[in-house]
Amino acid sequence: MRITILSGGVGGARFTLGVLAALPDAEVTVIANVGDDLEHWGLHVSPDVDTVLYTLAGRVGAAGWGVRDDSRHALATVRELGGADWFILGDHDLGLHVVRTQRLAASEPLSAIVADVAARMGVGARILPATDARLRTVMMTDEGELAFQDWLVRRRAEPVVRSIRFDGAGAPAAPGVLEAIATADRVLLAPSNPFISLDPILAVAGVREALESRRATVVAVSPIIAGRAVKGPLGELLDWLGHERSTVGVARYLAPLVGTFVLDAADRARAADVRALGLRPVVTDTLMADAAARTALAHVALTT
Ligand code: FO1
Repeated sequence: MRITILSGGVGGARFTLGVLAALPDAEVTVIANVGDDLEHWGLHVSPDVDTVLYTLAGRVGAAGWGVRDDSRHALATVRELGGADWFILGDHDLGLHVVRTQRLAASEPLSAIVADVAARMGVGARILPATDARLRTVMMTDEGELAFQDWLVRRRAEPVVRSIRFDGAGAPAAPGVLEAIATADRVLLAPSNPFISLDPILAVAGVREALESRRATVVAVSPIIAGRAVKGPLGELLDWLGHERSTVGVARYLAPLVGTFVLDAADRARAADVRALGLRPVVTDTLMADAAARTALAHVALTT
């Protein structure tokens, strides 16, 4: 069985763990967002790719990103010397950014570097950055344009967002991305933020069309429960961008790409509204509180 998952960071990574537990023999490909990437301390950082990598390698930090129990000696020195200390890079994490930056400078594609790092970390699933080209999420706010991590981390997602654009939209898909969507038995959209995690993947050339052409077999899992985002600024973004702040708002947004929409039991009363959008609603518990919960959720998304 071949499963392809489109994923942002924490939610997508945890959902992928559930898929791997629910279907241990499946060939799983994760297509990861690179719109969050940034150059920091002169290094190329790929937060969502790394979150998937560390999570599947069993090394992820308690916050859901970074490396578990990482030290912050480099950060302390940067701070002491008056450098930029708003984005936390732990010492072990830093090692990955050093290797990636050096290999990118030697013209190796990001996808090849990620494949090698994943193999060295013992990750069985295939992790594909959506593109090897530069693609960056830019938030158009009341205070002007902000690079994604500037908005999310440095400004704590406070500036009101009026629109979002993707610098480098139309970039070619990384090798294997379009094939992974076309040939999977099932394509899953992880419970990731549609505007800042899934849209940058959809901005890659051919991805949206590849999903549309197999819409009936694409399953999305709601990232919002009873109007509250499980993680991150999804509720605010739905409001600011003029969408209903609910699972139905997300379902309506994803409807052109998705045949089945998995929503939380707390939103059971909205299943009819999801069906009215032309989607098949499936109601289950979507909160991935522990390993059992994420495996059960993945099982539903895989078998529904
Ligand atoms: N999130 C934060 O809220 N603060 C940070 O300082 C921070 C650093 C960081 C470093 C490496 C990494 O892979 C992720 C990091 N994140 C941090 C998470 C990241 O900003 C976002 O959660 C994702 O980009 C959204 O999926």
